[in-house]
Amino acid sequence: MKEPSCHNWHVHAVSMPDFMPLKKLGELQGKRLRSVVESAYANVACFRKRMDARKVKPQDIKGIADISLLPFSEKNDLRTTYPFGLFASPMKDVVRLHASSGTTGKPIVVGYTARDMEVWKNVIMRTLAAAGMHRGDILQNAFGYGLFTGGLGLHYGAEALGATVIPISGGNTERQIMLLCDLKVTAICCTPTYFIHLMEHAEKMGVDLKKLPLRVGVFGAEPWTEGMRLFIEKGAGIKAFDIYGLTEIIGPGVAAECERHCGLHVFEDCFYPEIIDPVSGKNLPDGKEGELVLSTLQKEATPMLRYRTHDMTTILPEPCKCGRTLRRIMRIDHRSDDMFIIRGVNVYPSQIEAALLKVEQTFPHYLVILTKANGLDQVEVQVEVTREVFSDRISEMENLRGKISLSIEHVVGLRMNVRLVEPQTIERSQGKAKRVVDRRTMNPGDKL
Ligand code: DLL
Repeated sequence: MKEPSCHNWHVHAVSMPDFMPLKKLGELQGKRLRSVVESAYANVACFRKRMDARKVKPQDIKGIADISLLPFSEKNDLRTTYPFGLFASPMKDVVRLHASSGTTGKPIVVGYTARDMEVWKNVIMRTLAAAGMHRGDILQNAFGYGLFTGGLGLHYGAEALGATVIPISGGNTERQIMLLCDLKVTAICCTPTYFIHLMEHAEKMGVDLKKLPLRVGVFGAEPWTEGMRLFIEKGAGIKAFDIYGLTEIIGPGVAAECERHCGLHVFEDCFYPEIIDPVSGKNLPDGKEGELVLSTLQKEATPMLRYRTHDMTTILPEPCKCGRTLRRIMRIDHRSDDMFIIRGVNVYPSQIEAALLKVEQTFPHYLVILTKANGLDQVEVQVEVTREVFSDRISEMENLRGKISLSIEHVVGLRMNVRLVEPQTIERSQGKAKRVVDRRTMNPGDKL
């Protein structure tokens, strides 16, 4: 395995908050929580109403332990107050907006003040420093640039660390490989499945990634496994790190692995993690698996209090051998709701339903089948059509297929293969309809 060429003082300075004594960290969390609750209560009607309903006032929050007095928030709050209802800062102070898919056609929108951008930059610097990156690294940023938080989120933090950023964004695999070789890239970030696709493509092009200066891979935005890490590390001769985050909280930069690779340190001075039972909503102790709930301790524009992520994990209470005092969460491998992630894009079955409703001659009976080919996620949407359509001419079927595909692309932002099936062919369920069949194998040894 290739080792980092050098460490420098800048990296140590950047990572200092990761090693804060626990007492100091607790005090800081308490102070920051008080201030974020005051702002949310004063400026966001939704938070104020919900706190009032619980008879909780900002003054009741004296320290971080009082966090469980606060009500939860969830994705639906962002949807029902779309687009700016949860903003706590006036628009003149908001310097950036990002968005991610909601449960139906409309996205959810979050904002950042100039100070939020500084916090984001800071947690990304710490994320990359934990992965062994430093000034002088050349980072190929293959996360998507745009409304998605991956590209621009990583971009500014990497520059602030002193790395040289190549803002290539996602896609165009051949060009990615050409630049990896020509620009002497030492680090790359993208979704893990995209990197595996890149590895396969490199092999086809006769490029041996192991022979390149590429040393570090920073991967996230979707679930992946230890098996995939081994496959990547062995196949590309790099060290692979898991990073976690979500748009509602900040984007990437919520939690990241260190060189020990045993869970992801949560940047707890900025985002406070809790684990709850997803059914009862009761807090669970460290060490027990449940739904991750996050509160932003510093976010000005869109603060989030006790946001239910639906990501299932466990907080690991034992100190990490790296010396960081930040608690770790275990890698996230499933969710408590029906959202699925395709090539890093979040998709809800309800979005597909909304897209189908816009097209006549279809039934709202559909099935999404997820598979993998050449390392990339493939999606087929099977849609039941009326009997008349099914007996119509092929060209008309094709026409309808095109319309559905376009409608889905419009709502979800992703092109999916559509297959029209006869009425009554999709199995009806007794209880909750099964809309998604996930046949993507998570084990790269099996079949990619
Ligand atoms: O995926 C932010 C991000 C960008 C994270 C780049 C890491 C790297 P969203 O599009 O809002 O934001 O999706 C958030 O993706 O709730 C998880 O379900 C999933 N997710 C993100 N990172 C991981 C990970 C970005 N490392 C949703 N492992 C989250 C498993 C992840 N799931």
